[in-house]
Amino acid sequence: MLNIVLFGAPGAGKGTQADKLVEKYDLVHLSTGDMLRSEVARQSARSAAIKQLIDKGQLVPDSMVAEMVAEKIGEHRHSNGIIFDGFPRTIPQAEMLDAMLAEQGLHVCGMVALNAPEDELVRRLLERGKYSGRDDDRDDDVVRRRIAVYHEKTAPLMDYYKAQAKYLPVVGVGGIDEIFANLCAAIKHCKP
Ligand code: B4P
Repeated sequence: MLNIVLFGAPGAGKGTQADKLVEKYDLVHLSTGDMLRSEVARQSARSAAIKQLIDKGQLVPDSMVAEMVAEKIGEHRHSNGIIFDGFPRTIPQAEMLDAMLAEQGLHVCGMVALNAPEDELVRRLLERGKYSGRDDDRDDDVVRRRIAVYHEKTAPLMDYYKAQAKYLPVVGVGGIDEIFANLCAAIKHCKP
């Protein structure tokens, strides 16, 4: 299985590029952001707590996210592979992912990391906020808090994957097709 961690700050283009990668490599798209937003829409017991965290630009607890991811990995155990979009976002999540995959005899084949400057991230997210209906994309302070949380809790994952020789940086600025071509070139270095 080709299991790829698609990494980047909020607004780096993960969701955009994940759709194209899914099509090209026939992979399953596992987006924890999408999964959490559907949980909120279902109005389950924990919806209000999840929505409050997302709207403030904070991360949802690791245990809650890990549970959803484990279920989805199990369902797609026999697929061509999985794109992990927005997961892992903390070191404990990365450790949980390694353990969940190992239980099934699987592993992360590579982390492709989209890099874009902060001003561009803020611009893209606020632009999307005009039509996405996402409260976390509308407010400049919330968008900047999401980026600050990324630097504090998520960016250390680059070192985590570098230590495993799985870190594959990609320029995340430019045309969507151009960035996609760079991602595909990086994926050639993944180890299935
Ligand atoms: P996510 O849904 O993962 O949101 P995101 O980081 O904003 O990324 P997204 O994929 O949506 O945006 P993209 O960069 O593609 O998370 C939302 C929230 O859920 C988090 O803040 C957190 O609270 C919670 N959460 C999710 N996962 C979690 C986890 N594992 N643990 C804990 N909490 C978790 O695109 C942004 C915009 O840029 C788009 O409008 C796109 O059209 C545009 N764009 C893309 N590429 C472009 C390009 N090349 N040029 C110009 N614009 C471009």
